[in-house]
Amino acid sequence: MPLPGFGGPEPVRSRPAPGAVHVPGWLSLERQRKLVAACRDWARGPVPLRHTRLPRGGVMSVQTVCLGWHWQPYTYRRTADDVNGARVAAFPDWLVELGQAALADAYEDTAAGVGYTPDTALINFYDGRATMGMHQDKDERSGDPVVSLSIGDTCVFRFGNTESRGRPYTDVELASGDLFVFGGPSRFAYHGVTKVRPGTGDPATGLASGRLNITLRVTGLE
Ligand SMILES: O=C(O)CCC(=O)C(=O)O
Repeated sequence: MPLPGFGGPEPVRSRPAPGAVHVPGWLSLERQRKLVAACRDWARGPVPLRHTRLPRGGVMSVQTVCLGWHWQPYTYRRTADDVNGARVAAFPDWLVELGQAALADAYEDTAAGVGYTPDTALINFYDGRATMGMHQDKDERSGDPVVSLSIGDTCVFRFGNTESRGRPYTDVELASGDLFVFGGPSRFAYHGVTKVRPGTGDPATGLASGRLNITLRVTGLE
């Protein structure tokens, strides 16, 4: 059964790897609208949405803002020392609850969300040209699952293996409202976004163009 308020008919899950679950259409349009409005606020500050600078001089094509803890390559801090030195916005309780509901629903087990307390979110905005290279989310000191929510344009999300950036991998189309969870044996799998499909989102979400992705994570930091 879908959880109340979290989507329409029973979604068709797919499991590209053990511990990785794709739940299409998990977020209702109303929830997507609320998330878009919240992301607009967070994008304004205290730390603004911006392109992350990489240590070797590159700049990421996505624009990012964080909650709870600020991620900068390749660590988490309370303050955005690579941006404006400000403390990032707090991680709200309602987003913890959304993460718990996401795990329970993705793993079809109410116990799966119990005790899940994400304390950071990376909010990425992709314009039509932005991509993200294959990488592991490994700056967290916790093996708890990553919860990923997508809004706006559809993208091609490449979900691979824990050994290398190469094959085997599965290309999954993540559309607006989709949930993707990776935990257990897939928690440290390489993944990336190879393509965004401009014009595929529904402006009724409040996002006229582009793609938002919100990942909830447990840092394991004090
Ligand atoms: O945009 C996505 O779906 C993936 C984002 C991601 O891989 C990350 O934030 O580490």
